[in-house]
Amino acid sequence: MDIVVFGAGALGSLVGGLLAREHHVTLVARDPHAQRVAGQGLRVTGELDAHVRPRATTDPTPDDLTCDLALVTVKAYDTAEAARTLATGDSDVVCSLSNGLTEGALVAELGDRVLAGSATYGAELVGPGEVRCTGVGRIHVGELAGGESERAERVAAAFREAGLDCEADPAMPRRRWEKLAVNAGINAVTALARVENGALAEGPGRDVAHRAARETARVARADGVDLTDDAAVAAVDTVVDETAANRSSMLQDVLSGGRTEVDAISGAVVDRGADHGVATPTNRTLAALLRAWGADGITE
Ligand code: KPL
Repeated sequence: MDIVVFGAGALGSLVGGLLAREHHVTLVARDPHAQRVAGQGLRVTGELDAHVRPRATTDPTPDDLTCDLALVTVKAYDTAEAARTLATGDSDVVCSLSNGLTEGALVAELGDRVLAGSATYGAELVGPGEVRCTGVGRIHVGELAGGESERAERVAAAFREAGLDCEADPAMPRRRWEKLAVNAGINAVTALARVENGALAEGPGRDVAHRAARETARVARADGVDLTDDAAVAAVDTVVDETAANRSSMLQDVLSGGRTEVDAISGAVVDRGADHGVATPTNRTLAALLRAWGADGITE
């Protein structure tokens, strides 16, 4: 399969690197990472091990973007811009693995080419040309509105051929909200406490993460998605366990002084909750703290 990974930061480099074991992959990344990958290849270290030679570019042409599958792994706040660039190429299918419920921005530019996706692999960019796998999670792909899908089955099979744990999921709306619950719990709490995901296996952080996940499930149900409190909490616990050594992407953003995805995660739960009249005090507090003391709140 001819695959473009648009936004090859930590997760995109990990998934793209693993896919490159079997498929023709182009990473759209930033320098100096792109330059190093183009020159010396990409090393996957940590819980998985590979050295692959995908193509890498900082500035894709419409030809680069013409492919069987475009995987979107940009930060949630960059989705609209990514969608506009991807629209200059001609990908058969576009699938987002970004955090947050970002598919709307992709559909606006790319229409029914868009599939929903969800990934719980832990990944950290160690430096240019090297990504560390800090937790073997899983990937789900499927139709935005749910239902059986031949093209999602095809994408999942291509991922599995490359050794990734991936399934087509006919209940993608639920899966997307479950992932939002995981991010609302794990990312927000680990970023504020500055701890690895495994620290949420016990103690007060676990309780706060569970509260944030339960609130997210309540908002999901008000939005018409059948996600129980117990399922949301169980999903948090599974990801904590599978990615114990991982520093969540939001913690990585805080530590590097980058912008966080607070608006697309805790902020999105609060906003959707407000639309439905569902109170979200835990997510509201986490969002306020992240905005005050996360990377976004730190000024020079
Ligand atoms: O999505 C994640 C993230 O870090 O953004 C996981 C790996 C699921 C939790 O850390």
